[in-house]
Amino acid sequence: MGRAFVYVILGGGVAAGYAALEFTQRGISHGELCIISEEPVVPYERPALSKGFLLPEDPARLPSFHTCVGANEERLTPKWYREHGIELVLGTRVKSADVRRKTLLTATGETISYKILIIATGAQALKLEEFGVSGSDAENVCYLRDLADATRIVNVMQSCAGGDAVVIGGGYIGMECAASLVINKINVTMVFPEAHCMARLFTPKIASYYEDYYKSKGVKFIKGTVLSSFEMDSSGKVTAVNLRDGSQLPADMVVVGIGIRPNTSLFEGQLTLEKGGIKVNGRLQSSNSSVYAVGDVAAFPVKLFGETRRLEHVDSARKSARHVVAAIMEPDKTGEFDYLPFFYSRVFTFSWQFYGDNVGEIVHYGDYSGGTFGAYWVSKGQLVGSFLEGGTKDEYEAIAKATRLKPEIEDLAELERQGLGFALAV
Ligand code: FAD
Ligand code: NAD
Ligand code: ISD
Repeated sequence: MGRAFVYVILGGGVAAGYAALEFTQRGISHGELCIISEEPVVPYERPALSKGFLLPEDPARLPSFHTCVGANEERLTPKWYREHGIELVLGTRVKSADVRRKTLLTATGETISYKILIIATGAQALKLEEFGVSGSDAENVCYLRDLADATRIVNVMQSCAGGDAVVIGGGYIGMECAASLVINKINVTMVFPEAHCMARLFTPKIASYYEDYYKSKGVKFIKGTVLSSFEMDSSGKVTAVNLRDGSQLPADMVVVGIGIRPNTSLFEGQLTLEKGGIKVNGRLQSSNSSVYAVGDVAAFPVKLFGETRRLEHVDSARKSARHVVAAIMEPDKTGEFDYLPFFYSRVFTFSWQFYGDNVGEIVHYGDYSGGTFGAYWVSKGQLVGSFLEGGTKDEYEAIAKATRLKPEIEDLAELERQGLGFALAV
């Protein structure tokens, strides 16, 4: 026995929250929509966990950052879901799915059936064990994916004030957590295998600007190596990190951010997968016509690039969620998802935005000595990507618009000379 719904959203993260808002704005009846989430709280803005949540003064706490405040939309509290007749099955993991029978089986033994399923299971942090290092369970080794992880980081930070942290990984989690640790007066050493931070996106010149600032705040960078093992005390706490280059770093705490794996396992062998995610079409519909996928777990066609991508960013989760609801509820009026990739970060007093694709030739512009600066990427004679640090709202809108239009670029030197002015004039 179990319950049956017209729509079920599997996963209660960012995408689920934005989809719920869109469902109510387009008009659903009470009892039609159910959200099942392993997390015990209603959807919230995950980006806050590595930023406002980790601040020592006046930190962000729920309910202040429930979705959809990140897009300046209504804030969806538990009361909001009750008032809209949305069934919440929280703190409950779905342990198997049968897309032929249209059923989900929860870890509590309930079978929940659907007419239409939206998969919004996001991703999980990769563990050190997957790279042959054990010790992830130590009480002072931290990952960061959900509220429980963030709460744990806050507690561990408080227990080692003035101490040493080793941050493993030079990506988004590494950079944002390192900044937060510094703000919490903890000494930080970052360790990562690449030649510079944010290697998936930044150019060496952009990376060097931020690294110099981090260094001025006391952060040490150890590049081109990875950790090989932990030293533990008798209580199982990490006391030092051993690196593959033979060196050892003392550690009161460790933060690990070495990438993610999309949560697809329930659907392997049932749905077509691509790029590590669930392959969907421009309507965000999977290889089974009753099943859709959005957010980090979805590999969807990015029309602008003419290829399928899986993006791991909040804007994509928000917009794919809204689009899927439109595609489900008003199929005749809804075109294909036409998304311009958008990534951003905020650390210390910095704030950058990136739009498009970081392929092709790179043109840096602006003031890299402390002012507004950025870069363009030009591929096959067209502008395909734009980065800007320290822009105004209008300037960010200008680089987004210019990137979407993919203007032809004949002269890279002229583009460099015009800098931000080029985007503002498009
Ligand atoms: P998620 O938000 O991860 O939600 C997935 C949900 O599914 C979770 O609630 C999970 O518990 C649930 N779930 C999974 N499997 C099951 C199951 N079997 N049964 C039940 N429930 C399940 N992006 C940016 O663009 N800018 C940022 O500044 C930024 N900051 C970030 C900071 C942090 C700390 C993290 C972790 C990510 C950040 N991101 C940022 C990325 C962004 O948060 C994600 O792209 C976004 O959350 C993806 O939304 P989603 O709904 O697809 O997945
Ligand atoms: P990431 O992909 O941004 O970075 C992973 C990093 O791991 C790489 O840069 C590399 O330095 C490092 N690495 C890989 N293998 C390693 C190894 N064996 N040892 C040491 N380092 C190794 O992933 P992340 O930083 O873990 O972030 C997790 C997810 O959260 C991503 O999806 C990211 O998009 C998202 N996130 C986004 C933001 C944002 O958009 N502002 C902020 C936080 C988190
Ligand atoms: O996009 C975001 C982001 O970076 C956050 O910190 O959403 C959250 C909210 O703005 C938190 O209030």
